[in-house]
Parts: sequence; C-alpha cells; structure tokens
Amino acid sequence: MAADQIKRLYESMPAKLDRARKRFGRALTLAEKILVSHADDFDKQEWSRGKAQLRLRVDRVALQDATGQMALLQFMQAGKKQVAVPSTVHCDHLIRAQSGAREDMERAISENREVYEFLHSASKKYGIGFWKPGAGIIHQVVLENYAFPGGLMIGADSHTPNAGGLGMAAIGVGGADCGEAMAGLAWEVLDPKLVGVRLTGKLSGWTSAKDIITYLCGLLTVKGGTNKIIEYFGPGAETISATGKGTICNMGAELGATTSLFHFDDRMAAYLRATDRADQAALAEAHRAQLVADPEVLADPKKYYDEIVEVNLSELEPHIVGPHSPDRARPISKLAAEVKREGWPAQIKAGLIGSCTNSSYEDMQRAAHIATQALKAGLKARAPFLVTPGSERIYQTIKRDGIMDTFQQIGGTVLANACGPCIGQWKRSDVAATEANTIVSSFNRNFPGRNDGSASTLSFLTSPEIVTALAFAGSLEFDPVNGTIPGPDGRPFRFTAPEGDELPAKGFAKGEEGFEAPAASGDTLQVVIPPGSERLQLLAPFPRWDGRDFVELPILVKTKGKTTTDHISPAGAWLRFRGHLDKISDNMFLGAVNAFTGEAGKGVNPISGEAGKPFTQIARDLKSRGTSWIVIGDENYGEGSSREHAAMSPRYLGAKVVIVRSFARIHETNLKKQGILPLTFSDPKDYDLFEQADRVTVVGLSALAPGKPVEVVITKPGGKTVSIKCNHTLTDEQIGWFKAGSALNALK
Ligand code: MIC
Ligand code: SF4
Repeated sequence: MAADQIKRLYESMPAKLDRARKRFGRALTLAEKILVSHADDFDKQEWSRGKAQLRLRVDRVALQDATGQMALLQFMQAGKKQVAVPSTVHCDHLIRAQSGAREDMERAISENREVYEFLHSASKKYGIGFWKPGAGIIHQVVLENYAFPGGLMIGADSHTPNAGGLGMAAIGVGGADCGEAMAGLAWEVLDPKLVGVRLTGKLSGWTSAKDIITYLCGLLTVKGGTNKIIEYFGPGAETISATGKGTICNMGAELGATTSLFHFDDRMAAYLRATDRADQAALAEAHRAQLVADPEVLADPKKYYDEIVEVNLSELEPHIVGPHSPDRARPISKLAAEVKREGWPAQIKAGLIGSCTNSSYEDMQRAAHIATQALKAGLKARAPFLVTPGSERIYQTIKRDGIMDTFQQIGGTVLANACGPCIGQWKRSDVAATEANTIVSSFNRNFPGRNDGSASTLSFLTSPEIVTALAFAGSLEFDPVNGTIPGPDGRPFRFTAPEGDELPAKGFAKGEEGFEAPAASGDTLQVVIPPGSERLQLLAPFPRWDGRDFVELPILVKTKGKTTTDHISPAGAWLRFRGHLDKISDNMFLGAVNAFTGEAGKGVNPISGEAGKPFTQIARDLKSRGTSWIVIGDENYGEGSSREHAAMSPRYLGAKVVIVRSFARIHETNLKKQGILPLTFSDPKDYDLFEQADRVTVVGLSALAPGKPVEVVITKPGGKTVSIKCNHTLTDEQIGWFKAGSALNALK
C-alpha cells in the first residue's frame, strides 16, 4: 500500500478515536482503534463484543492460488470492472516439493499452467497485483511488502494474521468474503472479544517467539481464540523481533482467533526500514500513540480486555506440540517421557523448517547456528532436512550469507519459495502410506494427513532451531537444551543456545521479484478459462431456498472428534481441483471420522443401505434421487483452513443443514455464505441422540429470525420422534443469504 494511503488513514484516525472514546466512555485498546477507524459507518454501527456484527472497510485483500480461484470466480459473478480495494494474488500453494527448488518450479509451472494463466489474466484485467510462482508464500510476501501498523486487511487464508507482527489487524476469511470486499461491499465480522496477553521478562537462549505461541496453544486450546482478537503488549513484547511477532500472530490461527496483533514498536519500524519502507516507518513513528493501546489500558489491562493472560518470557521453556493437534503442548524437556509412555516412534524421519510461519532471516540464522556447531563437531544430520524459504528475498539473502550453504552441507534440500510440504504438496517415497512415523517441523499445522497425505505420520511442531537440533539427534527423545548426543568420537556432544540477527547486517538481497502490476485498463482483456478444463469450472448459482421446512432428511455423516477442514476437504493432491467444484467434491469428508463406525471417509447409504461407501459417492447418489441431507458434527467443527470448498462441496452435493456442538469461525461463515444452515445444539449432549437410520426435520424455517432458536425433530426408524432445540448466529442479512441460496445470489 502506498505511503500516501497510509498517511490518509493515520490522519483520519485521531478524530475517529476521539469519537469512539466519547461513545464508549473510556480509553481504547489497539484492536478497538483499528476496528473503529475502519467502520463503514461509525455512528450507525452497534458496538458490542461477542454480539454485534461489524461492517468494516478493509485496506487490502490478499488471495493465494488455491483459495483465490474460487474467490475470483465469485468476484467475477459480481460483474465489476475493477477491484474496489488494493488486492494481490500469490502463487504459492500449488508448487509440489519433490526434488528441489528449480525442478519443482519447472514442474509446477507446466502442471498448473491453466490455473496460473487464469489467475494471471484475471489479476491483469481486474486491477490485482500478481505474484508469480516462486515469488514466495502469501503471508511472508505480505509482511515484506504490504502489512503496516494500524491497517485492516482480509485474506483468503487462515494464516493471514501473520501481518499482526507489524501491528496490522489481518483476518483470514473465505473466498466469498474476499470477492465481496473486492467488489466494493463492506466486510462483516462478529465484533470480537478481546484477549490481552501481557508479556514480561525477556526471550533468551533456546526460547524463541515460536515457544510463546506453542505454549499458548496448550494453554488456550484450538478453540480458545474463537471470535476473539488476541492483543499482545507489555515489556516482553519489545524483546521480540517483528518477524518473531509475525510467527506468534500467524499461529494465533491455531487458537481459532479472529486475529492477533502487537502494538507498534521500534522493532517494527526497523523491519519496515529493512524492507524498503522507511517512509512508512517514519509515518508510524509520527503517529505512534494511535498505533498502541491508550496508556490507561496498559496501566490496568483487566478493565479493558475480556481475558488477560500473563507470560513471563524469562521463565518460558522451549515447547513442542503434537502429534495431530497444535494444542497438544509440553516443554521439550518433558517430551521424551511422553514418547515412551505413548509408544510413539522416536526415530525422526524428516526435519522441516521454513513455511509462512518461521521463515525469517532470524529463524534461518538461528537454525544455521545449530547446524554449524554440529558440522564443526563432525556430526551428520540423521534425518532428511528440508527448508522452505518464505520468499525470494529470504532465499537470496540466505544464499548470499552462506546460510543455505550450511543447510546443504548437512545434507539439507532447499525447496521452492512456496508452501510445499506444509500443505501436503510433498511427494515422499521413504515411508509406506500406513507406516507410523515421526516428523518435526517449524510449521503451524499438524492435523493427520496434512503434510504427506498419510494419517499415520505423527507431526510435531517446534521452533526451527529445535527442529535442526532434533534432526542431528534423529530422535524425538533428545532434549537439545539439557541433553547430549554422541559425538563422532563417542564423547557426548552438547549444543550451545542458538544465536541469530533479527535482520541481515548487509540488508536483504533481492532476486527476481516476481511481481506483475495489473493493466491500467482491463476492459479489453479476457479472463482465460480453457473450455473443458478439468482444473477450472465457471460457477453456476446454487438454487434458492424453496420456502419449505426441511423434512425428514437423512444423515450423510455424523462426524466424531476433530473435524477440521483438512478432514472435510483435504488438500495435497486435491489442490489441483480447487477451481473445479465438481471435481474437488470427490474429496468430500474423506478424512472425517464416521461416529457410527469409527471409520474415516466412508458411511452407509441411508436410502439403499449399502455400507462402506465413500461419503461423496453416497452424496452423489442421494443428489441423483433428489434427496437432500444433513451433517452432524462435534466440537470446533471446521477448524483450520479458510478453504470454502469445505462448505461449497457439501452445498453442491445436497447438504442443507450442519448441526454441531460448536463451529470454528471461518467455516461457520463459509457455510452461511454458501446457503447452508449452520446450527449448534443448545444442549451439547443432544449430539448423542442422532443415530444412523434417523431422519431429521427442521421446523419453522419461514420464521427464522436472529437470536431465535430453531426446533429440530429427530424421527427414529420406528416412527418415534424426539424434538430438540438448536441455536444459530444468523443476522437478518445472513438469513437473506440463506433464502437466496447463497450470499452471492443475494448480492445479485
Ligand atoms: C492452510 O494452511 O491450511 C492453507 C492451505 O494455507 C489454507 C488455505 C487453503 O486451504 O488453501 C488456510 O490456512 O486457509
Ligand atoms: Fe502455506 Fe502452510 Fe502457510 Fe498455509 S500454513 S499459507 S499452506 S505455508
């Protein structure tokens, strides 16, 4: 974003903040400052945390190549000539890691040509900045180029909050939200509750920014942040680099938080300067007071935040989380005992560093510092070591400064500047698909099947420096802080704590930037979608609600336990169909655990009674018979990714209602946007009432109203009925989406 736009925002803020202080009768947190200064209409807006629906004007929209396809297809349906807010597309998810950066890139460009051409042509036509494959991962590129203190952005990716490292409120949303904001509509979100995290003490030694967030994941759990903004402050915050802050905010997504952010400080200004934005740094410094919370808030945080968490960084131990969930946390010193107790395979089969979460210069230097110690001692890495740099800038800089060389000397492979193994784009041949095996990474997510498509892989997450040390030990039972490993001479070898500069002393090196600006006028340009493509399919509108109640619908699936978007609509090899709704729907519920059988991905056809069929086949059969169906789900349903395919595929194949114990924020909105009715049991125990052969009726839909519970009647096979109450969070406008068949239909 150009400095003059930021200047305009900053100059408009004081009056808006004064108005808000008057109206609320108190001082403001940083999150509130950003929200009120981006209100579509401050005076008409109701402000009530956890209750009001905010209508906001965002400064920027970011899309990546996997979710961005649907976002753009939906934007195109709005019939606009140009995007209404600055927007970018980043080609990062579709590059498969196989044999190293150069070959992987060549393969990706040929395999994904159609998709890249579509994204490129649409970007050019509609005024969107285009970052080519290889330019870097969306969140790292946004941090380096676009994030700024006090801004508000949305992105079609759940880790968009990474920009909170620079004091921006950056929020992950579905593609439909992005399409609408790009079409010029206000963007809506539930007024979040505020969690204040007060950091004291100082990061040092082995402990890094990653440990703050992995510790908090354990403390707050994967749903602890739902519909909340997590705001970090306190003296400890200043001991964390801007990129370290980015890591913390990035993984706030693992808490389900709406977003996370830090108050503006000198470390942010230093990062802005190092990334060629001295003008923006100076602007932020000149407006410092409005880019942090008011002094009254810092003096008595309990009064202003709904919850307060205190973390003393001087006492924090390095942490590691996993397997299978990012909130399964413990200090690294406690892991060995747990590995034994649980019988997890101790041998580490791969160590992976980088990704959008931990790709900073500081991360790379600290990891290389560990590797250098081991090399000097004559040790060899005992597990394959893979590095995914977050951007071309990072790649060129670590190459220039010899860091890459160090990684290569330990036998590491530097992959393309892309998501790669983090999103299952990892072609692995060293273990069989069902072989239990352990990997460690510095990524942010570790759901089953995520990295290599195998649910038997146990994935642990920790800081890059700990991953590197573990790769030398080759064992999960090694505690690099307190333990030793045998040196080449048999004598015990002990690592010393990692060190690294927060910013490169010689500045960032630059390679081929990979950015392409849009055309000045796109009117005569065409968006390229080859006819008959198996990668891209224009969208047809979903049918309108017919005005009738849903009567005796069969249950396609009742899921048990964790049902993330990776369970509902897996990524990996399926990424190739992200622009083709019909084809991608073949992956629907592949990872979902059937509560009736315990089996993943398969169920019973409720009409024919045929058992052991993939859910998608059953759904297609029901659809061909004109029968709609419902989904029953557990806690935090739809956790994880922002991919709206997890809502669109069910909608496309006939889902009408999803009833769960609780929802993750982005997925609940995605369901609403696509015209599916998301309900929660008012008594979570009602989950147990649903059995395979039941039929489910939703009563009184024409009287659907905000805040009013809905009656759901379960009809048992013998005809007996049980009536329960369910809640929903639909606003008047969202009820309009439901009636129109989707938000997009309502817009037209
Ligand atoms: C992820 O980390 O799960 C992803 C892949 O980046 C997703 C987006 C997607 O599914 O394309 C996300 O986090 O939203
Ligand atoms: Fe890419 Fe992984 Fe980051 Fe998602 S979490 S944007 S897949 S690197």
